[in-house]
Amino acid sequence: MSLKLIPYSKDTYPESEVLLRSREHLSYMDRRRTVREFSPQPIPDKVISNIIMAASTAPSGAHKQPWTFCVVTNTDMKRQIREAAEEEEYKSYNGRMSEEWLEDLSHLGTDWHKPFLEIAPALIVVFRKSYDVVDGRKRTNYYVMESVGLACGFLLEAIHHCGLVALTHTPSPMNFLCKLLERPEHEKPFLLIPIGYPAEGTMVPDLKRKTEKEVITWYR
Ligand code: IYR
Repeated sequence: MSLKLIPYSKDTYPESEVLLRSREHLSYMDRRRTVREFSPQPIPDKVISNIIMAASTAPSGAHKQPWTFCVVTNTDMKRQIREAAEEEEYKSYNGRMSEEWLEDLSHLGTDWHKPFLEIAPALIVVFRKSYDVVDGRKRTNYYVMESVGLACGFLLEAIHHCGLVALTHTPSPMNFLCKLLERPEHEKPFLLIPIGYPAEGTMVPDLKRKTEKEVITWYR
C-alpha cells in the first residue's frame, strides 16, 4: 500500500508556555482519584460515547485499535454483572489472594462487596482483541496489552476531564463477562470501569503518590 501523508497540525508553544502547561496539567491530573461511591444520576449517552472515542484515539500496534468498549446501563444486566463479579471476588478475598496481597490492599478498604456495579449509571467493559475478523479472515493484532492499556489510560483521563469519576475494577477471573455480554471468541475482558458522578460526601483514602526521585531516573 502506498504511504499517504497529510500535514501534522497542532499548536506548538514557546518554552515558557510549555513549562506552564506541563505544570498545570500535572496539578490537574494529580486531582484525579479512583472513587468507589457513585451517585446513580445518569450520564447522557453522548458523554459516554465522546469519552470512549477519546480513548479510541490512543496509539496502537500497527494502528489496529484492538479494543471494544461495551457500555452497560441496563439495570438487570448491571445486577447480573454485580452478582457474577461478587461471586468471583468472594472466592478471591477468601482464599485465592495471598496474605501479602490482602495486606497491600488493607489501606484501600476494598472487599468482595461490589455495590457500585449496580449503583453507577454506566459500566464500561473494555475488551482486548487478539485478532480481528475481516471479510471472514483472521487478521492479527500486535502489542494488544500495551495498546489496550494505553486506551484505558486515555479513557480515565477523558472521564476526569469531564468531572466524572471511575473505578478501574479487576474482577478475577472475568470470563463471566464474555458470556453475559455475548462477546465473540476473539474478545477477552481487560477492565471493568464503572463511571458516573461521585456520591455526595464521597471520601477517598489519604494516598501519597511517589515522588519524582522515586519514579524518575535520569541519564544526562
Ligand atoms: N480485584 C479485586 C482486588 C483488588 C486488587 C487490586 I491490585 C486493587 O488495587 C484493588 C482491588 C477487587 O477489585 O476488589
